[in-house]
Amino acid sequence: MTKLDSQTDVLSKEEAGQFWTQGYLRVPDVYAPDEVAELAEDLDLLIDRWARSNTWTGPWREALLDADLAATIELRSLHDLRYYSAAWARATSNAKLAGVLRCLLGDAVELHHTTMHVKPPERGQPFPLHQDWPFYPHTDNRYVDVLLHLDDTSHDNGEIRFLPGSHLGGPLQHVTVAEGAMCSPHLPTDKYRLADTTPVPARRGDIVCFNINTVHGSYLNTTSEPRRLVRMGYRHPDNAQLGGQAMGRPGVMVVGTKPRQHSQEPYSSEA
Ligand SMILES: O=C(O)CCC(=O)C(=O)O
Repeated sequence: MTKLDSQTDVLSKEEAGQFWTQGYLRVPDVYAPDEVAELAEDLDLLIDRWARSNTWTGPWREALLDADLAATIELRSLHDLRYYSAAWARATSNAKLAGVLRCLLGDAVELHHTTMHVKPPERGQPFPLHQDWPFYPHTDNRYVDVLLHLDDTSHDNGEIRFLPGSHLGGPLQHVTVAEGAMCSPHLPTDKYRLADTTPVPARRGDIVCFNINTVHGSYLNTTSEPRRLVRMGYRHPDNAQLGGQAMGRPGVMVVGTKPRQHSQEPYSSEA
């Protein structure tokens, strides 16, 4: 039967295998230039109108940066873009993206969340190495994070970087408390170093997919332009969430139909 929700054969078996072996995969040109132009325009508007200025906390700042930068780095973020922009609502179920997700996760895939990460010019926050599991822990590894690129990336503006194969051992212990206060989950900087990672530069309109357990991070944006990307998280509907971001919110199907587990109730009509 033809699947209208997704393109077929978007990835070869080798590419899908590569994703599950190394823990990440860049897929070029998933979004057409006119689609990316509309998304970038709406993103700029959302940055001005809704985005928060905040940065990750923790001892990694002083470990990775000099004192001036550690005190002044910047990050703009916003969650759930599809609640704010029709173009972004469409982008989360783009047919080519859905085809990629079908190749990686199978015949049933749901959207879990979207998060914008904009590194402002010159002092756009680096990300210490981490897995995404501590931010939204799930029962198993059937979870793919997708980074949709609105700008070309390189070392200078902080392209995404990965530790190949690091997802295979499952969730790792992260630093979550420093000097008695909670901090942004990250891996110990003396054991997990950005210098040991593989850079994955990408072009505007590309996606970079990675597993919820793949160790990743990025350097500072030192250029005069912002580096804009949006993370969209997708999972198999049977991969139950254990806590964290968007916990308790229903997922939105982007491939296939939701399976029903024994005695599972349909969604309530109440809030
Ligand atoms: O935006 C970046 O450079 C890093 C993104 C990231 O770590 C994430 O989305 O989990």
